[in-house]
Amino acid sequence: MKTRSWHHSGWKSLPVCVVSKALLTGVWTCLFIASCPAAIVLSIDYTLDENGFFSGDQGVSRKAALEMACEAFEGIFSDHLLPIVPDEGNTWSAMGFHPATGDPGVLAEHRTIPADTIVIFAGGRPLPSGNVAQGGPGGWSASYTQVAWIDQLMNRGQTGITDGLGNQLEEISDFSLWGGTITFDNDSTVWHTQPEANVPEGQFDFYTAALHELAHALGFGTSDSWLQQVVDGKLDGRYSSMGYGADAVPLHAAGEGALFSHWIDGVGSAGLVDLSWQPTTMGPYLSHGEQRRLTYLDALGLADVGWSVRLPSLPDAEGNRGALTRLMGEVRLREAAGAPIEGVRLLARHDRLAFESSSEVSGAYALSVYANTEYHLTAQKDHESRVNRGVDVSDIVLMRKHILSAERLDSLVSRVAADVNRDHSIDVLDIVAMRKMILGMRDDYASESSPQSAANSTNSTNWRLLDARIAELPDQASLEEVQAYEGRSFTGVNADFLDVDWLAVKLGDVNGDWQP
Ligand SMILES: [Ca+2]
Ligand SMILES: [Ca+2]
Ligand SMILES: [Ca+2]
Ligand SMILES: [Zn+2]
Repeated sequence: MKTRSWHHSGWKSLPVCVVSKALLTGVWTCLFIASCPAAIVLSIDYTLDENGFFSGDQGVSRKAALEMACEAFEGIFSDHLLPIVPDEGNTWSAMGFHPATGDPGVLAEHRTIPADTIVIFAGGRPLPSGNVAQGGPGGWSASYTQVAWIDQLMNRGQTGITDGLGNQLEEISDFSLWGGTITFDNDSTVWHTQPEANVPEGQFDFYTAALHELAHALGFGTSDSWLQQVVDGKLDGRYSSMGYGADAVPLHAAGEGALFSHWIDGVGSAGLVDLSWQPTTMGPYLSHGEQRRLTYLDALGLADVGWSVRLPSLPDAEGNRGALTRLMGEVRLREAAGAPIEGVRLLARHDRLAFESSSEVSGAYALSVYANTEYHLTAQKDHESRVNRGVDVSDIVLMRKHILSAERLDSLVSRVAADVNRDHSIDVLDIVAMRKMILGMRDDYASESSPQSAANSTNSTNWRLLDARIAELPDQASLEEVQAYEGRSFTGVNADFLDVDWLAVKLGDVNGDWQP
């Protein structure tokens, strides 16, 4: 048995301290939370809150504001983290600073951390004057018999962190963690815990502090991947540079030790919620009476740490420095002259960064992205109620005739609709899946898809969204050829692209009698 320890590695104690005003309306009501399953869950653990900061009446509103801050990250992160599962031969301890005492040490032993889950120990204690809160990722120590196990503890499936043998790489390009700690000042700070209301003079906004410290716990300014990109007091990160509109973003030099863990004071960006130009959450200071919300630049910094982030289409905010370009088009049912389809989400992805928009009632959409880079655009339509509408026995009859070669389906779109499990073949398996759907035994075709086609597909399982240029294919084209139309790539985008149109095919509706 080998034993390794990496005590509170990466744990930095960082203050939120002083700046201007940002107002706030609204919470994360955007398309993200409503329509996609959250990929990452921030699970707050209050068991070490020994000073009762989260107890009593005040504790209830503090917890609510903290959970809301968690949702701001859950709504934009799309990484997948493998679980941490100790067993007899492989055990570990979560290390870090105790939120109630500040002492470094073991926070939890032999804890199982579920997939996609990050555990944050939260508490309060008297912090030195000038500090209202602190946060950072935890470290760990472990005993193991299987090298693959320790490797997974270290990277949780993220690449660019370890060498597969449980050794950290010299150049680290991603970030992984079991979790971390956040602590709030519990003696001299008057906290304002109503995120939707203005902060009275003399009080500090708890939600802002929570966002800020959670970001540190998630590696902002604290991870090796971040620190390796700090050059001459700037973050030389490809994503934040895009948003800042320069080669690198200036950072705040924090006194002794000069930790470059914040954007330099005064840097602004468009807000992710209200889209107006505002100070970033990850600046060095927080003033009395001030509220801040996550901005594009904050999220791009997290992308530089290693998080895959999905952000709303960029606003043309005043002061925006990164050049923008737009992808625009329409989504129509089955053919260019088909009914407009609303609520289709368009996603333009550039490695870890994705921008999202959705089609309106007219079927039109517009998606603003940073210019001069490459994007892969895909479309997807979410689950709906009554998914079997438009899918009935008459569709199955057509498929039977096709399978028996009695009467072949003549149009490519009908054959796309008939291949409900997307294995490029129209056969009895598709009919079985449709029957279950018609009978209400299923509400999607997901379990009927081969794992490979499910993994490769970004579309939902009841719809297939295809680049409208597929209409140029002959009707006899093979179903294999269709796959190339599930996305569209753009290189060096620097002018607006119009007419980037999509066709929505409702799977199972072979005869196309469904109408929105
Ligand atoms: Ca990652
Ligand atoms: Ca099939
Ligand atoms: Ca039908
Ligand atoms: Zn900070």
